[in-house]
Amino acid sequence: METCRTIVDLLDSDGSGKLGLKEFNILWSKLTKYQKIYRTIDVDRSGTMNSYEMRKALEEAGFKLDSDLHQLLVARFADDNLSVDFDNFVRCLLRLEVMFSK
Ligand SMILES: [Ca+2]
Ligand SMILES: [Ca+2]
Repeated sequence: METCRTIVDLLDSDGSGKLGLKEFNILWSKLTKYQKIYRTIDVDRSGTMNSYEMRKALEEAGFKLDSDLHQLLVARFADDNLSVDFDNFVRCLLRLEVMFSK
């Protein structure tokens, strides 16, 4: 539920509070891309990203982050075991997309 709200907030480019078809298409192509990255990078097949995998995944997605920002993101989006599930992975990437596109 929370992920849905975040997604709408982030991708609602015309500010209508809902996702239109065009916005939805953008979301869809992003999710497909993220899912591909997630599958490729999760080499130990744990179903989650550890800090190391997370760094590779973000690079794969085109974000070159310094160590400080990377640590910050992992701290923000990982659970107590420092692993990031797909839900949080998507939120993290969407945040970055918005941060870097502005
Ligand atoms: Ca909209
Ligand atoms: Ca993993």
